[in-house]
Amino acid sequence: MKNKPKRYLITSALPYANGPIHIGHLAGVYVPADIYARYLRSKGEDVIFIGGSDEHGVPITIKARKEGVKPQDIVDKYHSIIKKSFEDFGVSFDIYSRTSSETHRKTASDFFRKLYDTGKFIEKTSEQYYDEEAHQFLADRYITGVCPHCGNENAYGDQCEKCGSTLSPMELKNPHSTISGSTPTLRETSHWYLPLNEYEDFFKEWILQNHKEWKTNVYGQCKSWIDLGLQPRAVSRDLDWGVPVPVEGAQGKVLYVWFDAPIGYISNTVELLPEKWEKYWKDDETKLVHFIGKDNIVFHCIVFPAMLKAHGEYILPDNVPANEFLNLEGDKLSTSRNWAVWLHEYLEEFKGKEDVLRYVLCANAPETKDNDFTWKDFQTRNNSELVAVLGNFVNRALVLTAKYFDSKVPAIKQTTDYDNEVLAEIPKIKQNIEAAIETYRFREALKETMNLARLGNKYLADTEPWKMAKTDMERVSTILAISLQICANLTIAIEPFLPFTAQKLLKMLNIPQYKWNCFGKTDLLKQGNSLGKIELLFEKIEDDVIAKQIQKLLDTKKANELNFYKPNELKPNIAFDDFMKNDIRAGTVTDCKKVPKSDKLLQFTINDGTGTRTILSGIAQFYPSPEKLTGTQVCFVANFEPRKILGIMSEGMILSVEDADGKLVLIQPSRKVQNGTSIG
Ligand code: B3M
Ligand code: ZN
Repeated sequence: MKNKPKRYLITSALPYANGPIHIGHLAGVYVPADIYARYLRSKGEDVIFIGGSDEHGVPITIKARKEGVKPQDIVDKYHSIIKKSFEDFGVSFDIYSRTSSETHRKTASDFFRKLYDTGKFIEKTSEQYYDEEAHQFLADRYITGVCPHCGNENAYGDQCEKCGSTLSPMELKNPHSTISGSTPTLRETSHWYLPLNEYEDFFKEWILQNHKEWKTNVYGQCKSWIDLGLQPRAVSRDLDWGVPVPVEGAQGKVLYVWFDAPIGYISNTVELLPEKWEKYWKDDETKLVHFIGKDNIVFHCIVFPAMLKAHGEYILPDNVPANEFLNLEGDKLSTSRNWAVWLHEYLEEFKGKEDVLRYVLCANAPETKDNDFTWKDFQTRNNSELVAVLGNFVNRALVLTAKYFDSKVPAIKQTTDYDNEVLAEIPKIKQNIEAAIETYRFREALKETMNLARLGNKYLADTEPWKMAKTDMERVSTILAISLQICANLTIAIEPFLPFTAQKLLKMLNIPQYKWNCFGKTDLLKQGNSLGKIELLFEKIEDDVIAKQIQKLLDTKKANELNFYKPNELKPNIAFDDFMKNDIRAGTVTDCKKVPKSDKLLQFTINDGTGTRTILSGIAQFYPSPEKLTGTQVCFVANFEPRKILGIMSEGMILSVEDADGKLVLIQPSRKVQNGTSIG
């Protein structure tokens, strides 16, 4: 934007209401968007921050079918769970609504209708799979069949999860409907398409020429899409869950979820400001910024802008600062494998530490590349940054003031050159934070914010006021007054990042929340004012707390390994020699007990014919009295590479099999054999 915007419209991706949200969502989208919104509000800008649940789309209908409930039940449940998580973590939406609302249905229908009436769509007929028994067309996800690339029998119509290929339903061999199990037939159906190809020149100019400042990951993705050539995109689907296509004769058709979801940003603004919403969406002096994850780039940089452009009355986004992905302990976050730290579960363990998570996720945000969340890093950042730097500085300033000045703000008497140097740093830090936030570099902004606390810490360490308490109270007064003013500046600086901590600190300093333009002042606390009760801003997180979280993940991993091979999926043939590489043996259990602090693991001691060995096995929930296994025989892979789990070296793998209820049953010789006998 060339001129200073008059107002800001901030949106953050509408999460699908088919599951709770995890740290990846927070790190990638909502923490940065919230920091940006809070910062702008503090600057006194006119800003609205729009959120909401995306409640349409096939995954929601699939989940509903699986659970035997209606799609509306699924979205009702997860909408409230998600909304609560955002509230808990201080994500300061001005509205958090949903795309199943009546306002949304109307807004999305009107939008579609305008494009339809002005001839912006093309209508095309194509053949699609139809389930004759269920009497419905099948969305890609409702069709399974054999993957043409790897032979996986359970590939979906849009993707094979085994080899990762993107597929179209027509490519599947032996297709089946997941609804009735029958073989689908091909039927003609017609849909409306947005001819993105007609917008190519517009995108070349708007993005490739005029938005070179966009983040490299975002610009790069857009460029490769545009370079490949844009294709018409269907904006309707044959489905019974979604916004009905508002055209006569379109029974059984709904708007494609990626057509209606971004309109959700508009409808939620309508709901928030029924009289004034158009100012935010249709006036060139509004700056529109979409916060999203990298998998949504094409929809926010190409598809939605093409819709807005086709409509003609709307502004386009000024920026789309998409983030990369956050991994967890080195592995991709995954809902189906439960590889995640869910926000509601985090709160079970770390209530009151919402800001700690916000801090760690921002300090480690996947801004330029995928990044890793580890519990160790979480602990280190808490203990050596939040506790040791920010918490420690504030605590020392307040405790010393309590001790020497009865918790009354002392006066800045005479300042030294060093004092002046320190004070001069404050506006510089302010500028650095501003420059970083305004270019969407939130990690950098947080680092600068912490530099203010570092400055205070160093100032106290250098000046050592406690050493002058008997000799030079004037000096002590100045040093502590300056330190307290730094604390007061910190309340402004940290508020966008750590809103709960800012509130705590304001209470301790007994001052109101000052706006951003007060940042840099050294009279935020009035001399003689009483300070509030001193509390710790942060507390140390001990090793055992972290070990428990790591254990939880190890248990998940173990469970995933055990569940990895699904029935019906035959693995490719192997040669005899390959089979013979397995050294499977029988042995007698001489001891068996639960591994402390683990719900899933049993520790076996096995007589393997030559001695004893320890093997851990993830079957504890199925053998509640493990001691009873002592004396029985089990089968184990003797040359399975030893590995340490929870500090215990496991030397092998015990064989078990899953029964129909998913319970694991040990494989045991039907009569006693000699310990160490090979199986094969
Ligand atoms: N619900 C996809 C996602 O949650 C989608 C975003 C919509 S934003 C308009 O990743
Ligand atoms: Zn495949």
